Amino acid sequence: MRLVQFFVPELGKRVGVLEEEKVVDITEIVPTTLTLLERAIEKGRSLEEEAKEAFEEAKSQNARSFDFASLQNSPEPDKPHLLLPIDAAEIWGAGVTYKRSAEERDADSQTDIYTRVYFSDRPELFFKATLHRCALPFGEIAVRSDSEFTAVEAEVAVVIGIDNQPVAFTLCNDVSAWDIERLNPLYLPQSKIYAGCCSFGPILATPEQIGDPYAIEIKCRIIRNGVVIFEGEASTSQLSRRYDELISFLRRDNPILIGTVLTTGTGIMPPAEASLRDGDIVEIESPQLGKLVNKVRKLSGR
Ligand code: DO4
Ligand code: MG
Repeated sequence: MRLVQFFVPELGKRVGVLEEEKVVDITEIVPTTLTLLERAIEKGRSLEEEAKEAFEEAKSQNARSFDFASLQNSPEPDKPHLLLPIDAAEIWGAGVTYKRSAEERDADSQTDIYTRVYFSDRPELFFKATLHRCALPFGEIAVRSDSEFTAVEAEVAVVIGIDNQPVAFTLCNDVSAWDIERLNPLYLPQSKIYAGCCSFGPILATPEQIGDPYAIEIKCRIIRNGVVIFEGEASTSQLSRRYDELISFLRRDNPILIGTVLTTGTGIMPPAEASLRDGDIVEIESPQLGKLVNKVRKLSGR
């Protein structure tokens, strides 16, 4: 099943199941995707089973439906628009989980720390964001005022339940100020965490919907003044760690709430010429996970 959260001016926040190009509104059955996940866990069921039951019940009550295309608007209060697909308490990141990411970061910083982590038992894990730092789908991701080289990091993210297996998958943009990170690795939190440093969505896909989670294809495109200035692709077949390994390290002695999002690292490394600029459009797309679109805004330093 594929789940979305969205906003409709006269109705407020909604939750829906995406079936082909229609979104069936299941808000009368369950108010948020997080509640749906919590109910599934309480009953010892999968998210797929719980979502299916809510979907059937909503359909039997002649629930409203919306064209998915009609929700794909920039997030303004007078227009229907997509919301982040889960109200995650926290968003965490895993890093250097793709060989390219380790090699290129080491080469650019004249160090070997990234490769050492790539081959270590312990993965790189970092705090990434809270919801108020995240851009909604079609909303604005940001470049810090003090960064000249901020890059898109197109990633597959997992949603965490009560054990180490992902309960859902989504797309994530781990936007990062690479110039600040490269000055000194101790600056990593400043590279990773600021207003508009992240976006994820637009859909949550259950593991049953995904099939093989190590065969998720992902493409990224940067469009400037209507022209594609960068395109890259990767596949989770190149991911060097297992999802359960990343989740188990993250949970170790660290209380992780149900619905937490963990983005699993990038395999696409844009060059300096593709450094994000005010007005750019970033698209991250996957046949399994849909398309996450954001506009870029340069922050003012206030
Ligand atoms: O330490 C660098 C961050 C790595 C990262 O975010 C990634 O590989 O995706
Ligand atoms: Mg990353």
